[in-house]
Amino acid sequence: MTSERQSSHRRSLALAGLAATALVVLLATAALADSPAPGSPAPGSPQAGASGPPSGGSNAISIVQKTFQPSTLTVHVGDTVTWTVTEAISDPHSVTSGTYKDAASSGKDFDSGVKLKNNGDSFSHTFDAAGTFAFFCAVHPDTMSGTITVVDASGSAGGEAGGGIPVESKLLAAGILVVVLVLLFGWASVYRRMNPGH
Ligand SMILES: [Cu+2]
Repeated sequence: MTSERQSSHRRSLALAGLAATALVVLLATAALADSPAPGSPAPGSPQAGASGPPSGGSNAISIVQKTFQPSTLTVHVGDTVTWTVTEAISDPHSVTSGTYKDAASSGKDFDSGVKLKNNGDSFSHTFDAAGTFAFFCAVHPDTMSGTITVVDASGSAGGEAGGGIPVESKLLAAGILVVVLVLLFGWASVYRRMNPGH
């Protein structure tokens, strides 16, 4: 009986130690999440303006007669895409998000309206979230449709849940989970000690 009680006591001490360790890890994780990573580049780092056009410059789609060129484009979260008429025809065009005749998606994210007619007429949309965004021309949906793929900094298009959650938040969540589990096991141990029959 005595050795059993001592062993139980030792186990409780071990659990308390585990809980304390987990708490320290949690606090360290929280501190890490609050402070910016020392290695992260400062905004406006030299290479941004050193060579080539700004990153937004390539996010252009031309409306050439009854086509979008290119019809597919991959950009980053926060980028602006500009559609511009470069070879006008007698019909006007639109840049409308979603799928033609699909009321649930059509024009939900963006819609220029049917007013892109003359060379130089343009429409811009800034993509604030990762994902895949279809678009079409409401006047010529048969030949004019396309897709913008918007990726976050890690290159993910956010297809699966949690794709946009920063690593720090994931670490914090893991830390909280560890503490909760350790506390649960600790309480289970205490309960067993108070109810030796079970
Ligand atoms: Cu069109």
